[in-house]
Amino acid sequence: MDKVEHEYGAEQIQVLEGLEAVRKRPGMYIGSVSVRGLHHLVYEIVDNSVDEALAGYCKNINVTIEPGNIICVEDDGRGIPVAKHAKTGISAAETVYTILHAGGKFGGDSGYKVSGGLHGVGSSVVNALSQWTEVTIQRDGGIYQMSFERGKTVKSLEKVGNSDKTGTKVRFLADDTIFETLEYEYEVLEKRFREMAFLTKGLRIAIQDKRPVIKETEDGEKVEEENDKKAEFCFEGGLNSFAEYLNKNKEKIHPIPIYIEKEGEVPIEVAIQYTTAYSENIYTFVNNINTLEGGTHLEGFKRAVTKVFNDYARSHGILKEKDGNLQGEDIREGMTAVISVKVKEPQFEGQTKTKLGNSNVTGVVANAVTEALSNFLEENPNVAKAILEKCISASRAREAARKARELVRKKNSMEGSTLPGKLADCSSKDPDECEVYIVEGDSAGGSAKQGRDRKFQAILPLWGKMLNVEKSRADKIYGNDKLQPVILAIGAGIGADFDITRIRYGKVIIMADADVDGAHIRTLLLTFFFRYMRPLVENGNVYLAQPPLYKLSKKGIEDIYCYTDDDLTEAYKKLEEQGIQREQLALQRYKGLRRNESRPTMGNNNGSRKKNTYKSKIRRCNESR
Ligand code: 0RA
Repeated sequence: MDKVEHEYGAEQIQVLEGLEAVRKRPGMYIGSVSVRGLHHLVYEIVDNSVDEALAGYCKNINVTIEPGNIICVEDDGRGIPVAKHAKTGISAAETVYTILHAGGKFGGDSGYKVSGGLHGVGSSVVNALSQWTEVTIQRDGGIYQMSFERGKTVKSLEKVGNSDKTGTKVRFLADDTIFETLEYEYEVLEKRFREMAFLTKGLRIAIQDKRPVIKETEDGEKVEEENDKKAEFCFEGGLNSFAEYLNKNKEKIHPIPIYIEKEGEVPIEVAIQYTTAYSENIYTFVNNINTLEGGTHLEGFKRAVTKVFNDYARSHGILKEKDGNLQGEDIREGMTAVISVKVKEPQFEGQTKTKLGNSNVTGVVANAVTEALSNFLEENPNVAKAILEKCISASRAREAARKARELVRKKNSMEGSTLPGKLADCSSKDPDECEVYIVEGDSAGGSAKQGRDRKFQAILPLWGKMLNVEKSRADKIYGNDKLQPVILAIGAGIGADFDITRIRYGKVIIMADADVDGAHIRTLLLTFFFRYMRPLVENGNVYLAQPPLYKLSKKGIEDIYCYTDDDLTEAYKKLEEQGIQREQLALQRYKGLRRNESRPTMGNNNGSRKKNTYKSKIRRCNESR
């Protein structure tokens, strides 16, 4: 076991801290104690198994959400070493789970054991933040088990049986005295594991939700049903499969993604596939972490792509001497790309610590992409031609958009800041207290106007189908008559001109019906805000209003609004306690879908047009998990 001894040596482990520190300041170790931090626990454990896969020893990972929100992660790797640690006298496995090895490196020989950003302290952090943890290891012919409560050992590692298999199984229940909620969201975990499977070619990751679902029968009785949520991911195509998945609903310009791979000090993998869409979709990862804020790897990639396409266009006479260069944004229109790099000591910067800072990575990525992409274009002239045609038309549209923007700018400066005619503005001019409700249709706008507080609530009614900005280029968006009122009402410009300090309302609230048409309008508006007023979304100024499903009323009591069937049952119960019976109450059912109701298909919306109500709940749009 000298290997283990070496790994636990003094040079490797710079700081040893008690797990108490983790329990005192959980946010420092997992970001937050919200539902996001909760999911992070699962990622930490799965990351360890993925590292074992990267080291070449693990092929399968099974993740189960058991009833009661217990998480079980099982892998078929080598198993965490079970031998006794020379200095502490406790097993290596127990050491990994009970001592915070800040700065030390544990794990196999992958060399990139930084995937969770926790430098291999993930297991002990999860243990510290769990009511209980139970670890089962199969290794060296035996089955070994140990268990913990809130980070403290309750059963040291002991052999409980024989086995000729190897692997590690971890089960834990997160600590409800630390986390705001223990309710995992299956979809969030599924998305993450799909991503991890794409990033680790050939690794199989399965997830299953075994928590029973509670369904309500016709007569309001609650019954438990088996959950059928499960998925299994294994992609032999790696990043190419990822790009194809991202493009599955898009029209492709070339059938097979362009694939770039380069080993070395900074291993790089890239997949690129162009579509006829107008947006760019680039996903970047460092050691399997999604770097949402980009960084040096993305810079290197962009630099190389811009240069390679311009050089190719010049040398093949597609751009003439008199023509200007294609801009980066022209070349990235319709591009879907996934970039994955492995960096030994990544520096993460930015607001959410998801921006790669290591400056040497720019050049490494730029060189690898330049070489591989120019070779690809030379060898695939038809693909090169198709992509460049698209780039050139993007460049023309950019010029047209610039002119359209100029026109709008000129018009606005001449007419001053004219407000749209249909806007029922509020009297306050303080954006911090003002809200604008974007409402579908004239009659809805009318009833919203009646219900508002005109001091701080403005109403902007919209008609008919909005423009889908995802399907139009910028030149069609400036000056579009459906979008113009929204742009003018918010008053902060659009696109590159958008200036969040000029917004006229601190809350921009989308209030559409709870039916399919409403859902469509919500999506279209959110897409517009995301593409052309991004800071508004990122800064948390965009809200959705959720209209209630029911109103209970009776003379002499205040109207009660219910947003779900559970709310309604609850309200009936409360009123009964006050001596008011169901029969005495008038129940109004508003337009919208109950949770278990099937949704009508598009174009077959036979829901009657009842008058809507605007005692809505509002909810922020950018709450991330
Ligand atoms: C350290 C050394 C070795 C394996 C592991 C850690 C290991 C850790 C985890 C955590 C979850 N699954 C895991 N699988 C393996 C291998 C030591 C050796 O056999 O030489």
